[in-house]
Amino acid sequence: MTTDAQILAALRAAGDGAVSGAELSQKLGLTRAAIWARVNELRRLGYEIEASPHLGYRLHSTPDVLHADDLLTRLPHPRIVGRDIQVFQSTTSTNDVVEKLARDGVREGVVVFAESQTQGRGRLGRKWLSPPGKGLWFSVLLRPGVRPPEATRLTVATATALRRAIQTETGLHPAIKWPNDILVNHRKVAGILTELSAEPDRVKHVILGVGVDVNLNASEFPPDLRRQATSLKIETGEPIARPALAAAILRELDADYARIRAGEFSAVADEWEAHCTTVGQTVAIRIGQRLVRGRAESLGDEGALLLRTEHGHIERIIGGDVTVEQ
Ligand code: BT5
Repeated sequence: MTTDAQILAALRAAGDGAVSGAELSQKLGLTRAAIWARVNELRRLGYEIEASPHLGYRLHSTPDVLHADDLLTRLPHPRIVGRDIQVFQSTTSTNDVVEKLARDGVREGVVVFAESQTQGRGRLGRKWLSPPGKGLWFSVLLRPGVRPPEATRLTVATATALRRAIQTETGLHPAIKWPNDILVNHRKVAGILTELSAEPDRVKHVILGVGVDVNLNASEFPPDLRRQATSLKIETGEPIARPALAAAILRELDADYARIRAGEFSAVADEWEAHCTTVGQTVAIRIGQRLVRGRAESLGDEGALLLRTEHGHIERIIGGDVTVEQ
């Protein structure tokens, strides 16, 4: 842990209480002057830390910036997701950064956030709007050691984790739209982009890219997105603290990844089905040039959607754009 992370962890552990300079200096093996300098740096970043000569330091509030050390102190031990966190002010796409780390052999669990992306993308090369400071734009590297068809399970797990974290942090009740959208009041508030590198029978690594519209105002969505997209702030009517939400998502994702590794994917799939707006509906799914119609029955073992087609047989669908038909 870095010095900043240790200071923030100690202040957070003290809750409303204070931690004395002497205690911090002993714990961290630094002079009181060095602690004072780090506290001032944290204050410069927007952390409201009260310093009283008698009591010591007290954390009043944290700014709405993503700070790797701060995020690390909010996660449990041991964990895989969020073992290491990097934050960029701006990058092309966090999936690209993680792809590079994956090729360099970095171990699984690393998470890369960006305050803004210049080339944020969705599936099939679509654009993903990622304005600075307004959302959570991040990617997670996993090395699940599964066969390629099972990688879809990770998208399913990401959706359930996102839904739970958004619900606990905002009180909203998001729904999942197959395969990769999180909706609030029928509008998209988050999307998942799963990219993988695989050999014929083994996945080398999976990159889970997640975009959550947190504090965008309606006017910040371009007109063509306004009808279909929304943000947590628009839906709750108040700004949402991004660091707390980011940590909640990583904790939930770590929990779901643990469930999958323990062979409990069916529990994740049941939870997914319970919150999915697609299952039980008559749908049309566009897969490239092909359009398949039928009833979305359930989620298969590997995470694919099982569709009973117009001709009565079951088709396993792993990707596509779905529209619900009346
Ligand atoms: C997705 O694609 O929903 C996956 C989005 C993943 C974004 C994350 S951000 C971090 C990581 N790095 C990346 O570069 N990407 C990932 P798809 O289902 O294809 O939806 C894309 C469509 O959603 C676009 O064509 C727009 O219609 C719409 N869209 C674009 N930006 C949006 C936004 N911020 N919020 C809601 N909808 C958006």
